Amino acid sequence: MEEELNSLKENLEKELKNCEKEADVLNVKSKYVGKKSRIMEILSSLKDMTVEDKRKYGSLINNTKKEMENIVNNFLESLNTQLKIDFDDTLDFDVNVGSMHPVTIVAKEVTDILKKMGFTIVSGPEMDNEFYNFEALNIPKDHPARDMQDTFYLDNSMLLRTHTSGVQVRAMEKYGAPLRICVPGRVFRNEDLDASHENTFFQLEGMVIDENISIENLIGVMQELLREVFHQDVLVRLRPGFFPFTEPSYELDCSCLICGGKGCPTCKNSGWIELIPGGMVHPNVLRAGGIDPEKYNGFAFGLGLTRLAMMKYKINDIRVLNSGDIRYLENFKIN
Ligand code: FA5
Repeated sequence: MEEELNSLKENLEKELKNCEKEADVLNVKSKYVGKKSRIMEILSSLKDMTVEDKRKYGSLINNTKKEMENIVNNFLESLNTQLKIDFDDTLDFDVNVGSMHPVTIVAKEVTDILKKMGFTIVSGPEMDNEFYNFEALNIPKDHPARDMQDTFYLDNSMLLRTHTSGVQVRAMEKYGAPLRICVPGRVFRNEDLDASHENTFFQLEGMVIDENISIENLIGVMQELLREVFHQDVLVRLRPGFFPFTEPSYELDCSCLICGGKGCPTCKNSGWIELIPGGMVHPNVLRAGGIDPEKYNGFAFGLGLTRLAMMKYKINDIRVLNSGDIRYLENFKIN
């Protein structure tokens, strides 16, 4: 037993040394201390041991599990610090010769804010299947909600993801509960283009699963996020919304910062921009991710990152962001 526990620890340390990104560490974490890991198997075998063995091995097994968790968490922390230093160094060096795309700047800002709140950044595939993009999200075939997002279907029976929500069930399957993730990423829709609609744009999914989560937690996260991004109070409104994967659902709109809410082509003269829909995760979605809805609940939101960049930098037409016009993009510097 001691030998096996020691070798589990050693192997964990060895595999961590090869991790360069947070996502790699999370994979190793799930392999070594996740629900289906060997240490959890050993831990659950304790109950079938004789009293004598329980006494002999109980604390050893528990301590090893804690040590392994600490090893992973410490590694994750040092990796994040390291990444931050690298990023800052690059900035110092590059700041006069180049600039970042406004969506990249805003994505970094939002993920930094969410990281401070304990969210982990994860990613998912841009080419996905119908199961994760629709069915696992409580949108069966022929459900009218499929028409809400015009989908690019591919020849290989896959599709280009229409939203980052496809990562919800993937993450639940992989990491289980509790869970606190955010997923910035590119999404695709067969849309008619106008000042606020692109066919290729960025969203950021957020999801928290735990015991006793309420809509107030979601609103708290939204308030904090918007305050930090805009460095000022921005007028927002909440409306009831509909998404098959959340119940209840809402839409959060932001007063159009291009026209100050008076009405302009960007907001289609409404004075408002749809920015962050969300709601409480539907029990069917938790079940699809292997999570017991009797024990856990949670919230999810789908922030329109490209639209957030437009509001923050007062960009009145979304199409310039994919234009690749460096003369325009050079105007954006990190502050
Ligand atoms: C969704 O995509 C849901 N997956 C969001 C969600 C996640 C709801 C989790 C509940 C829980 P929607 O289609 O409204 O919802 O898109 C979300 C945001 O993406 C919009 O509010 C908007 O800010 C942005 N968006 C949508 N379509 C476009 C487009 N064509 N161009 C630019 N931004 C867009």
